[in-house]
Amino acid sequence: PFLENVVKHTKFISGDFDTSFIDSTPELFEFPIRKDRGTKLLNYIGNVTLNGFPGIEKQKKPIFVQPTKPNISLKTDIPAGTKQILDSRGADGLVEWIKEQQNVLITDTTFRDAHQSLLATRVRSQDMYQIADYNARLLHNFFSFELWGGATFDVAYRFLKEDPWARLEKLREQMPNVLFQMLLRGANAVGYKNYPDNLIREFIKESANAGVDVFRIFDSLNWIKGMEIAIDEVRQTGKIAEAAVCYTGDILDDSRAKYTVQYYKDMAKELEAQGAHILAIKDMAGLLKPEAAYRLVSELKDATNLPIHLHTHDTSGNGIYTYAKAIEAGVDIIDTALGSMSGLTSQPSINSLYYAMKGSKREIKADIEALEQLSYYWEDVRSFYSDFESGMKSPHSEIYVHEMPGGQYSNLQQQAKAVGLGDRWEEVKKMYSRVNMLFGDIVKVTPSSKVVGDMALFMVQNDLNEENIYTRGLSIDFPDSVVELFQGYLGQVHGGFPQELQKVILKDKEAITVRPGELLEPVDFNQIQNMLSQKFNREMSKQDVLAYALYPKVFEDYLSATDSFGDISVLDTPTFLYGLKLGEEIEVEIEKGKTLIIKLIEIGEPQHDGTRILYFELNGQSRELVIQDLT
Ligand code: 3PY
Ligand code: ZN
Repeated sequence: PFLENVVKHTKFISGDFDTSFIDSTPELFEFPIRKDRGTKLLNYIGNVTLNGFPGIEKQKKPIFVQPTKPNISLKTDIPAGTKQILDSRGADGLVEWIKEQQNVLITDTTFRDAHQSLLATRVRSQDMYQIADYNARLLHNFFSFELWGGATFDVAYRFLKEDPWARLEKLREQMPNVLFQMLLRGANAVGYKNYPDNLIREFIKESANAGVDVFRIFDSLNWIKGMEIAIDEVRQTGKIAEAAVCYTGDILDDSRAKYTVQYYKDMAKELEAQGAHILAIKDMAGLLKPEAAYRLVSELKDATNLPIHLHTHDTSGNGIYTYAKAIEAGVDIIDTALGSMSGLTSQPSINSLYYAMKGSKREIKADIEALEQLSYYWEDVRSFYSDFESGMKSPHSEIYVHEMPGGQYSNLQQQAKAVGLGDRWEEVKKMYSRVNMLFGDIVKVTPSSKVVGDMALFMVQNDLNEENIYTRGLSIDFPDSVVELFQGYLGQVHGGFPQELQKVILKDKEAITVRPGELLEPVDFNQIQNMLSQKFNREMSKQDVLAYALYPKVFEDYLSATDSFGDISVLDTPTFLYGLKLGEEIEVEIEKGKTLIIKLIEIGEPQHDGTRILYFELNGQSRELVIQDLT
């Protein structure tokens, strides 16, 4: 279609063009929409039916119940909420409003961190769309919904083959009343490495446009330079810059003297000076013990003028106790998840905390019956994704030893399985804390936590320990992520890198000490747009271009998948993950008012070329598809 557009263009025909013709003629990239969506969906369903879904043990499709929805009318108006306060009073006005509140405010993480931490980030947009209209009505007095960023961006394209921007925009339509919050990894954006400054700035602009109001910005090494560009850009968009101190170690343990209350206070003051609107305490592993929470919140309140937003994970089982102490110390906002998506490596339960706080001065403003009903919905949805559960069944107090972020636990476990270390998981966890000490006791949160995880897997796999790293290290090729950390490509660590180890890891490679963004070439967005449009014969949006700039290969694979399968985000999750059973019929709404009825009739015998014919009915008409059997 691209070449067709060129040769049919009047300027081309009249000879009125020069070398800028392609760049300056956007209509060359306007292609007719192809309409064989039904066949593409059958192709996907056929493939997943025959070959299964990556990460799910191949099995007969389980029987799932239709998730129960709250029993309320959606015809009622959506009550106004915090989004309207931001829109009418601006960022500073919203901060004032937060400070006026007596009740503790709530962020619901169900759509982001909860499933990132419990289900390897696999929850699909479809399951969110089905409940979002209810959220808007039932959770209207929450402070925010955390629903974007962190690992969700990458996983949406990589594993779910869906567009995370579309998720954000559709949810924004459904929930126009409560602030939308995202997790932004500072100069690492939603990736695992530092990106050029212009990419960080454009990504933030586009995210703000598409619906994000509160940007929780952190740096994986607590290196403030890694957060500067992001804080500045968020302020320029008029949205909320929530800057985070990542909590590690134990401020109550004198033997862990590296990360003291003073360390966090100094950092918080610097973030305030940088222009943060809100200070987040990001306790990504759930290490903040109750008394420590009381002390840290009290001291940070004294040290700065900022509202404080506390984030923890309930891995140890002490989460509610930690929140109760933080609330007593005056924390303004806390992160919780709906009951059935809470606990363990996820956030503490809002349902439980509601009861814990009831009758106290700062009790939670919420409708408990609504919380319970929403929790039932997620209980049913969660069962779709059971293969992605970590297997953790009860609180793990060992978190205080290995310090692994909640969002990493189930993901690293998948990674361990993928490299054949599934049965050595206990060893991997122990090695994780040894690697931390080997690295000089660093902050561990994406992406620095991934580097520690990569090194732990590498050491277990190669039977390495702290000693032979030094004795044999010069002949060892360490994982790229480890080399890059020690080169300073993720920024600088508090107290500096252990020098001898740095030499062993880097060998003759140089380390940098400046902000990596200062050295990186700006991204050429036009070039990417033209290249992608030509390669994939379709128009590319700003959002597509940003996705490519962040994740070139993942995004290209996603585009190829949509070439073969179309938009598969419209499928219900059981079908998406398990395909269809013989004789099963589903209805798929591919756009408003347009529904396909799909039934699997028969699966043919294997043919000599390894394919099988699958017989479907599509809106009552027979359709046959040849699908490669890869099992
Ligand atoms: C992420 O960066 O994805 C995290 O959840 C860190 O805690
Ligand atoms: Zn978290």
